[in-house]
Amino acid sequence: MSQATLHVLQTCPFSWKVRGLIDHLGLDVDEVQVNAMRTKRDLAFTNGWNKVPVFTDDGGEVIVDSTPIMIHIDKKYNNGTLSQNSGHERYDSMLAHVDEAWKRATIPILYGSLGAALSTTRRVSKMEKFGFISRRLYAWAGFPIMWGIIARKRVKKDGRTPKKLWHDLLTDYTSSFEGHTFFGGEKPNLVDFAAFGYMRSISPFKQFKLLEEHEQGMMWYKSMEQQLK
Ligand SMILES: N[C@@H](CCC(=O)N[C@@H](CS)C(=O)NCC(=O)O)C(=O)O
Repeated sequence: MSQATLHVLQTCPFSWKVRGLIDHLGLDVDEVQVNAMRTKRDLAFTNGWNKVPVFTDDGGEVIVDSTPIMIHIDKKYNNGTLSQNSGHERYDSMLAHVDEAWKRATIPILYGSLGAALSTTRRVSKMEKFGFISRRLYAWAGFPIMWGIIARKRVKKDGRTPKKLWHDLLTDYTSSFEGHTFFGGEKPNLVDFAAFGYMRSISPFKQFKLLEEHEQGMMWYKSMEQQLK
């Protein structure tokens, strides 16, 4: 047995997905913060995957890709309880939807306007591990790339404001609960932890207040926070 580790970037939504699950299960996992400009070097042991999160379990097995990591953790340390509905249409289609639509919504809310992009880039440059020069470079050069090239295009293509996009996602999600507290019922399941991870990754940024205006969404979010140890 060796120490389990999770390689992360502080602001990466996929890392937050796995983090939430680890917190919920109270697992003893060391977090390793990767240098944002040196992912290839820091993740050389992943044989070319080179993305965070990467989970190395206490048997030394290396798992990549956030949803497969969550499934692995749930199976190995939790008897597969959170993914027991896998294979059912309602569960499978919502998990696929969350991993596609919620993932795509993170960049527009963080970088979708000039002001948002500026403040997000500054904050990211403070939160992530960078070298001395690259931290300053990122703070200034990161925002025109994220805002000017990626986010603006996405917001335009979607047609909704980033806030409306998130509110629609939260309305669709919470109205699928069939009267329960979570998508998983009276207890959250793996889909809830995936969705929670995407939303929680916005929480260090000031745009999170736009999401806080969604009442049902916040009720669910707060209930999820109570699931963490
Ligand atoms: N499908 C992957 C996506 C992971 C991903 O794109 N991670 C980003 C950070 S948020 C990354 O490591 N990018 C570094 C790179 O692509 O070089 C997952 O769910 O884990």
